[in-house]
Formats: sequence, C-alpha cells, structure tokens
Amino acid sequence: MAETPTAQTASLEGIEGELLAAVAKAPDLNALEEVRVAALGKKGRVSELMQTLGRMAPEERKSFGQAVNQLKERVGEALDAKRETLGRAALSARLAAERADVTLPVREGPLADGRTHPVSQVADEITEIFADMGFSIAEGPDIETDFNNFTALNIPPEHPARQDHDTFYFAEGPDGTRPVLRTHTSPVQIRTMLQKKPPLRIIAPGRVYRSDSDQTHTPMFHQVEGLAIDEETHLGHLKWVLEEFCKAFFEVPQVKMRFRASHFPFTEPSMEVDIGYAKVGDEIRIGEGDQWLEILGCGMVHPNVLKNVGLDPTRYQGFAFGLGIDRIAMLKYGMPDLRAFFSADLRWLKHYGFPSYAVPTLAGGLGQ
Ligand code: 2U9
Repeated sequence: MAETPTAQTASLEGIEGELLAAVAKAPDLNALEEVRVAALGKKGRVSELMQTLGRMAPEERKSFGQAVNQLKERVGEALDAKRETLGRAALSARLAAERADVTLPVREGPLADGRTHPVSQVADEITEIFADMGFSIAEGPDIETDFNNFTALNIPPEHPARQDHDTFYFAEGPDGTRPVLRTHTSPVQIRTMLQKKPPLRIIAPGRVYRSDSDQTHTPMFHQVEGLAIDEETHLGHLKWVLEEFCKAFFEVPQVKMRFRASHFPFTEPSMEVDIGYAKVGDEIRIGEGDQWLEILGCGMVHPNVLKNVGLDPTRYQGFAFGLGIDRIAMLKYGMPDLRAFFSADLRWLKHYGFPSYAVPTLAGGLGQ
C-alpha cells in the first residue's frame, strides 16, 4: 500500500536529517565527497526518492516532487558550506605543516656547501652600484661581428689594436669578414646604441677573450664597461660616477683618484685611472696612503664612434669606462693568483667563495 503524503513527508524529514548529519560528521573532503555521492549521486538517496514519483498520483507527485527538490537544495547547500569549512581547515593544516622558519641557519648539505664564485659576486656588486646610479644592464653574444668589435669602435682594418688584442678569429664568412670572440664588451654598447635612442645609461658585464696566457692573463676574463650618452654629458659626470663607484665598491668614505692621460681608439680624451692605497703588512687599504694602483680606463666617446652608430656628435656626447672584474676582485678580496679563478678547485672556492645568501645590496652591505 502507498504511503500517505504526511507519512511520506515524515520519512523525507528523516532522510534529510540523516543526510545532514552525515554531512556534518564528514571529517575531511574525501569523506564529504562520499556523502555527496551517497546523497545526490546517480544512485544516491535523492535519485531513489525521485524514482518513486512515477508511481504516484499526479497531485501527490507534485507536492512530493517539490519536497524532494527542496531537500536536495538544502542538502546541496549544507555540502557546499561544509566543503568550504573543510577546505579552509585543510589549507590551514597544510600551511602549519609546511611552515619554514627562515631565521634558522641553512641545513647542512649541498645548499649550505655551495658557493658563489668571487667573479660572479663582484660582478653583482658592481652592477648593484651602477644600477643604483640609474644604469641598466645590457648583454650581448660572445661571438661578435668584426664591425661591432672593431670597426664601429673606430678601430679600422689596419689598426694595430686588432693584433694587439690577440684576437681569436673564426673562419671568414660569406661577406668576407671574420667573426671574433669579443675582445671587450664594447660591442654590447654598439648594439645598444644601434637599437635605442639617447639618453642612454648602460653597463655591460661579461666574458671577453684574448689570446694571452701567463701569470696575470687568462685567455678568457671578465669585464664591465659602462656608457652614458646624452646631450650635455661631460667629463665631470664621468669623474663623479667613477668616484662614487670606487667609494661604494671598496666600502670606504673617501678615495683618492688620479686620472692620467692615455689613448684608446674609441675615446677622446682617454684616461687611465689610478686609486690611492696604503699597504699595511699584507693588506691593501684603499683610500689611505700614497701609493697608486691602476684600476680602470675611461674617456669621452670618440665622435667617430657616435657617427658610426648614426648619432650626431655635435648634438650628443657621452662617457665610457671599462674595468677588469677579475683584477678588481683580486684586489678587493686579497686573492693573489688569477689562475685559481678558473681551475675549478673546490678547496679554493670554499675559501674564497660566497654563501648563497650573501646577496650584495647597497643597503645590506656589498661583500658580507
Ligand atoms: C663604446 C665607446 C667607448 C670603453 C672603455 C676602457 C676605456 C678601458 C680596459 C680596462 C681594463 C679593458 O679590462 S681591461 O683590460 N678598458 O680602459 N674601456 S674606455 O669605451 C667604450 C666602449 C664602448 C661604444
């Protein structure tokens, strides 16, 4: 015999109570999903109830159908609410479990043992200082065209600098010129000037190559060059920038600098720059004493170089400088032998290298 509507409603209330209780009791998202399938799934309790509709009289079917739909809705809402609560609890539990105390020392192992090479560290120190003065970093390929490495820099084909540089040449290409392993990072500035309009302020750190090998020279070494081009750039700007750089790099309040006239094809006038130091025992103290050490070269960009990249030298002027990273790293961190830089000797790296967290910043100190 069919149940009366009130009896059916009473049994619906029972089912709803059961389902809501199961939702409330579900301990985690997996259990809740099981409850959902058992309640609202294809073969779940609500589907079973819907199947009974076919056997009912039309008016009965209508009211019972509505009641089942309402039940379905309420159970659905309860499931959603519980899912959100459980989801939040699961996230909190995960966050608590994965909490890392960043103030703890690095655990023993490869992470703690690994070291940053002094050349990388010093390159980062130098770029940090110039970035703070508004210079951006420019990069280019190690294999360069003859034009970018020589011709554009006012070094014509017969110029002795091409041999002086002890260049590593590649075989001649279809255009009759030979690609080269760049002998300085200056071609990066050429590329930048060909691509962008002044005002320009860039530094170009990177590997350079010269066929030269003895106690103080390696066939590959590292340079940073800088370039500023604008309409009113003058030698005073250059001197200020280099003085600020030296104070920041050597972490001293004052430096003595000496600008000696020199010659480079790409700058006019050209200067070599010495820095004053004192030797106390084995230690070199920059900013004290009356001895001089050459640390970089610089000058005002030669008008021919500006013309070669399509800039009008009566409108634009600029300064440029270059320094050897390896040499200045030896000086700052008291490393006596250049060859050790490239010998991949882990004992050397352990001694002179920098831990991964010693990121150079002007605020936090450059070489901690
Ligand atoms: C452009 C115009 C001018 C870059 C410069 C020097 C002076 C210099 C040496 C320092 C030590 C090379 O590593 S080292 O042996 N460099 O003395 N470099 S001016 O002048 C430029 C560069 C690019 C377009």
